[in-house]
Amino acid sequence: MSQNLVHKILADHLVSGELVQGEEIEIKIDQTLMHDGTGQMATLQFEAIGLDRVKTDLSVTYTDHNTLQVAFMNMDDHHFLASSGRKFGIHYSKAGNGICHQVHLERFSKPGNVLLGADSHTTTSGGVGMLAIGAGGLNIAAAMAGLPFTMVVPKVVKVELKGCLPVWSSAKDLALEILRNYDVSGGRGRILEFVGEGVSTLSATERATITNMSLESGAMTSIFPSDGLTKRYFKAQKREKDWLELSADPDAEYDEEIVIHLSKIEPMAAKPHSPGNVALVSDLSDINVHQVAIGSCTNSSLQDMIKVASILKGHRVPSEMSLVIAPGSRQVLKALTECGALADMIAAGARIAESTCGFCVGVGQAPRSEGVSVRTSNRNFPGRSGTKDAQVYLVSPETAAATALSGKLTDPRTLGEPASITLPEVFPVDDSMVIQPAPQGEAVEIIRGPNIAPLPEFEPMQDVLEGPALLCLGDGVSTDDILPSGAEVFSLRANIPAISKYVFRPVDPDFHDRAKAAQTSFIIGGENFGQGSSREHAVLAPRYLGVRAVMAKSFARIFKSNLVNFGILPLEIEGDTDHIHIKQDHRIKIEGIHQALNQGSDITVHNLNTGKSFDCKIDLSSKLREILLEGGLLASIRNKI
Ligand code: MIC
Ligand code: SF4
Repeated sequence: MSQNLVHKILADHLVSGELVQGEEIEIKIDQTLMHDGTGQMATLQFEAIGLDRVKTDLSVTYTDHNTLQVAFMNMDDHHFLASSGRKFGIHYSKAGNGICHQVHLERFSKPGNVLLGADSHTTTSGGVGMLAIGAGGLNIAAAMAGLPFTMVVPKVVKVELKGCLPVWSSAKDLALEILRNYDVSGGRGRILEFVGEGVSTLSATERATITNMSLESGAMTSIFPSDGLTKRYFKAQKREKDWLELSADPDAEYDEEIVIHLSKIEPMAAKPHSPGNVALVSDLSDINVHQVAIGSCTNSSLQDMIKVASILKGHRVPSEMSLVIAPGSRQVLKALTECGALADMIAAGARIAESTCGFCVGVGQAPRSEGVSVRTSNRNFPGRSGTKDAQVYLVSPETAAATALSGKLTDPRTLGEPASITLPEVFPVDDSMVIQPAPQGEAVEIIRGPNIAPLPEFEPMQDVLEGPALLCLGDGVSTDDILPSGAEVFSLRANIPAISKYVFRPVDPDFHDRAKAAQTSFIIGGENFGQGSSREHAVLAPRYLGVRAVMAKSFARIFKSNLVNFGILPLEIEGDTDHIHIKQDHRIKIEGIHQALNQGSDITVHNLNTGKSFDCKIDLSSKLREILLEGGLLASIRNKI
C-alpha cells in the first residue's frame, strides 16, 4: 500500500500497536535532545531510573536558554549537565555553541530518524525529513533509557504547496499563514506533511522555519521530504553520509488535505498576545516600534541573517530604535564574520547578542514599559518578553529588518528590489564546543552545586481527593502563565522547591502560599489548557504544591502528557464550564478515582459548597491510566525495571 512519509517513518520505528489513526502505538526513539531549561530534571530522572549509560543512537544536551550567569545557579546547572552528560553518554553543547534546534539541524539531524526532544520546537528538524517530536523531560529520560515512546497515531495532513513565494514573502509568512488557518489549537491531533512542487522552492533552513513555527497550531509535528536541496544542506554541513532521500509514495493516502498557493502569501504578523492572532502587515499601519529582535530558533539561520544584513547594509537604524540580532549558532556567527555581513549589521547600529534563546524567552532584552517589540521568534504570550505590558509582534526577518530601519511596523515590499544573496557552498563546520561523552566505564564525577536539588518523590494516586479549587481560569492558559519564563525563574529549573514559589505568579502572586496551605488542591480551566512550551516544571511544581487534578475543556498535548507523568488527573469537562458552578476556593471532592482509572469510566466531581456534581471524562488509554494510578511515569518505570 502506498504510504505517506509520516507513516513510513512510524512503520519503521513501530514497537507495538497498529498504525491506524487514533490507535495508541509505541515507537523506538533514535535521538534525544534537551537543554539547560529541561535537561536538569530529565537527567535527574534518567539517573533515578538507574542506568549507567543512555541507550539511544545519540543524545545531546544544549546550553542555550539561560546563559546570563547573574549568580552561581546557571553555572551549577551547566556543570551538572556537562559532567552528567560525560558520565551517561550524552553529548554536551556548551554555552555559545548555539540554539538547540539550529545546532541540531546543522550537526545531528538525520532524515528518517525519530528525534524526541525536551522542547516543543524539536519539530524544527522536521525540515530535513526527521520525525521530530517535542515531549516532557521525563519522556526524554525514558527514551534515553531505551524505552519506546507512547503516542496516539495522529491524523496526517497533506499540505500541498503550489507555486513559489513572491519576493519579500518568506517561510515565516507561510508559517503564519498556517496559524491564520489553524489558530493555536486547530492543528491538535495532527502531523502536517508538506508536499508538492512548492517544496523544491524552499531551502532546508526555510523548511525548518516552517516546521518550527507551525507547531504553534497545536500540531504534534510537521515534516518535509528529504530531497536534493536537503542533500545540498548536508553537503554544506560536511555530513553527506547522513543524508537519505525520503518522500511519500506516489498516491499516498492522507487523513486531510490543504492546498497553499505560495504566490498568494504576503508579509504577515502575529499580533499581541498570541501566535495565532495573525494579520497582514499591510493592514497594520502606523504602529511605532521601539525594539526589533532578530533571531530565535525560528529565524536565525545563515540565510535569514544574510538577508537581514543585506537590508541593513548602508543604512542606520533611528536613534530611538533598539535593534538586537542573535545569530542562531556559532557556525552562523562565524560565517557572518567571514562574509562581512556581521560588519554590515554592526554598522547599521545592531547590538549583536550571544547565539542563545535570550530575548525569545525573556532572558535579557525585555522591552521598555508599554513598549512595542517586533520579533522574529515564535511566541508572544503576555509577559514572555519580560515586560508585562509590552506589545510583541511576530514577523519574518525581512519585515523585522524593514521595521528596524523605519521605526514603524513596515511591509518589506516598500523597500523596492531585494538584493540578491549568496550562501557559501560549505559552512564553517567546527564541533569543538560539543563535549563528547567519556568512554564507557571511565569514572566521571557528577558535579552537583547547591542549585541542584534532589527530585521530589510522589505517592501513588489516592482514591479520594478533597480540597479547594485554587484558580478558575479561562481558555488558552499557557505554560508561560503557569510557570513564567525569564532569567530569574530559569535559574531554578534544577530546584523544584525553589521554582514552586513562582507557580501561577503572573496570574495570582499568592498562589504558592494558598496551595501550600491547602495541601490538596485543584485548578479549573477552559480550552487548550497548557498551550505553549513542553516545560514539565509547569506540572511538576504545581504537583509539588499539592495540585492533584486539573479540570479543563481541553488540554494541549504535551501538557496533558506531563500531567500523567507526574500523577495529576487531567479531567475533561464536557460542554460549557459555566454549568459546573465552581468559583475560586469552593471545596471540591472527587471519589472513586481508582475504579474510574481502572475502568476508564467518567468521574464525578462534587462541589461541596453548592452541593452540585458534574461528570468529567478521563480521555486516556488504559496504559496511561495505570501510570496515573502508580503515581506517575517515574514510579511506573521503576516498578517495571
Ligand atoms: C519555549 O520556547 O517556551 C521554551 C522555553 O523553549 C520551552 C522549553 C522550556 O520551557 O524549558 C519549550 O518550547 O518547550
Ligand atoms: Fe529557545 Fe525561543 Fe526556540 Fe524556545 S522558542 S527553543 S526559547 S529560541
